Amino acid sequence: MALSVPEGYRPLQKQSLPDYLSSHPHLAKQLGGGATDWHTQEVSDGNVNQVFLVHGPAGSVCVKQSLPYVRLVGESWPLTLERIHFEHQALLEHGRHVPGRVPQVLHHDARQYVLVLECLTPHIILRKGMTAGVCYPRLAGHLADYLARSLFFSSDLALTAAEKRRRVATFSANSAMCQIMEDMVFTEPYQLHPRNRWTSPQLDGLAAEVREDVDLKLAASRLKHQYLTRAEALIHGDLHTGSIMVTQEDTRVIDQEFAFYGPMGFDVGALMANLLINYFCQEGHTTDAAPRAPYQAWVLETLEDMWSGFHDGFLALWEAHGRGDAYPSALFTSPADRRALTEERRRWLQGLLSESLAFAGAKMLRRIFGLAHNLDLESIADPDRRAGCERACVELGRALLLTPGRYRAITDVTTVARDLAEHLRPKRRG
Ligand code: SR1
Ligand code: MG
Repeated sequence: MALSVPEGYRPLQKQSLPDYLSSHPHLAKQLGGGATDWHTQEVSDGNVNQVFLVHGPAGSVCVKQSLPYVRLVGESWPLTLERIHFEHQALLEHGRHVPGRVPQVLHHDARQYVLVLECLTPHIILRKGMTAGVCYPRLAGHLADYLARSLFFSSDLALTAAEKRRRVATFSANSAMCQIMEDMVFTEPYQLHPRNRWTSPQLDGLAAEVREDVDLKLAASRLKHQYLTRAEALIHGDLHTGSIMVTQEDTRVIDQEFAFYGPMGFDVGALMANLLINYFCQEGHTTDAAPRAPYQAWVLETLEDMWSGFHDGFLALWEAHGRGDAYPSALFTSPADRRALTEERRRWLQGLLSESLAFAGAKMLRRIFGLAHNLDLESIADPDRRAGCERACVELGRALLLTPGRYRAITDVTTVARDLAEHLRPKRRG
């Protein structure tokens, strides 16, 4: 596919940004002073778009623009510009459902494919903080609340069928972004693909085993089918720890360009996977002088608290606001009906735990064998040590993907994670 851009589209550059912002008086006012007083930094950190921070005497803004290709790879991988519009729509919708957990939108320029957002400061990317071993005491509660509210209020449990279908239709056009996930999460890690990479030669054998494991390929394909067909709720679509910015007090979810109506477990599982990857990566960062064991305990506690907070929060929302077209309240009027409905809701959440764990497994494997890896593991300089951590991720990821129903509670998962990490330790010291 050749690069094609609409007439008038101009990729922004550090030098052209002040002019662009000056031409939008409400943005210029936010910065204060004049264009010569503004300081611009390019901070593109994700894989897909370009991002700048602009600081003025009165304030700062974050400017994000779609490029006609995948930034990480370059022009050889063309990509539609429209992703910024879906990010905008998702920010507005999730912003309504979970006020304060996403950045505020200051400006959307449909012709230049630009979003100007509140500059989050002094926030940092959660993955960077967690790779350095920093605890965020409010993280689990904030993520639980974000997941519960964003997923519940965009689902058929809260919306009428007509309204839900209207929204599904809007986001179903985000097809180019969905295809990236379809390929990179569910397909490429299970085949020989030129985009794949892994710690070699240490994991060559494991990569081959994954490609030859038909049960694993079936499980990944089953999940891909869910991703393709289950328009359950407006999901973020790429909810890893690089899509979250934090301080000790605050948590914000960013980078909604992969948003669409998809399976809830894809978002819940993405967070679970990224916490588990971070847990295992600590085995590669720990030193005698700065042991990471206490940090690992915090990571698993965060995973447990996030799931239980999400579970309880989602149930409470369903009980209080379950006025959508699914499970019509007119059918459940007697006390016995209502008890049965309460039981049904608990069973439903048990099913969601299994689905989320399966997606978590797929997400763990893709970060080891696919194109896009995680800083958590990539920053372990010694390849043998890194490969040891990655093997543990693969072992748990594979088990979650193949037999998610065996984990009846999130603590079943954290127990297995602890055992696997324990087995890594003597090897590392020896
Ligand atoms: C082209 S790289 C795309 C990957 O990076 C994003 O963060 C998503 O995870 C996506 O799969
Ligand atoms: Mg991103």
